Amino acid sequence: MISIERPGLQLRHGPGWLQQQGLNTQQLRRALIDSLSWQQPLVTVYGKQHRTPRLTCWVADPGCTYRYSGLVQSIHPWTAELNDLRDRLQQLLGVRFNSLLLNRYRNGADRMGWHADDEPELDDQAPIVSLSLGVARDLRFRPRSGSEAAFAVNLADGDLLVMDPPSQRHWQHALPPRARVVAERLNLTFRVIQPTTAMQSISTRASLGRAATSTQARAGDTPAPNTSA
Ligand SMILES: O=C(O)CCC(=O)C(=O)O
Repeated sequence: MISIERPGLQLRHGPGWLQQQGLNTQQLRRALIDSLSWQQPLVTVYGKQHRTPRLTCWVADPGCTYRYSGLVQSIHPWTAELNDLRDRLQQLLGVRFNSLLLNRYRNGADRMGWHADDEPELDDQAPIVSLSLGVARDLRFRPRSGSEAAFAVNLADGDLLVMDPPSQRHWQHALPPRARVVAERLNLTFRVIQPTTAMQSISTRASLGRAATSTQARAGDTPAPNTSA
């Protein structure tokens, strides 16, 4: 794995990790698209309601409930494919993951705004582990403060990206739109959530109507994208 380090940031990038595991990424992507129930939740960002600019699916162990804008997001059960991926990652990293957010970017207009995965319900001692399937997209990183330069990691089909602590505390990441990209990409982020705090923190944020910062709505998830190539 390639180590990418900056002050406060620690990433491990494994290009083609899924292929190295002997998996057929095209078949896997197809199976996930067909077998999961994909949602496009209504979210409030800077006081305005709109649909997230991507599709999502929340997969978790029982009890890891996820509430957004007053609606409890349905928990999709672990499928055979997802359980297999979880097992492989647990073996590699020695971490027990209890939840997974899948993001489905239908084309280059779908995107994710700047954010850190630092919600109180997440175990901040555990890494956030991402797998990518489909067309390559840039995941950009920028420091929350200080003068370190922003940079991007190009995530291609089959890539693994481990974001180790304390990266989420000091850096943000985003998946910007790309006008020329017409193909689809799936991203899976495996997480460790603390079940007792999950409902409370998300529902409080939603009821206050503050700029969303949860795992499903990001500042920058605005309805009209400025797509750039
Ligand atoms: O699509 C990606 O690579 C990033 C996903 C992400 O930032 C997230 O799920 O929090």
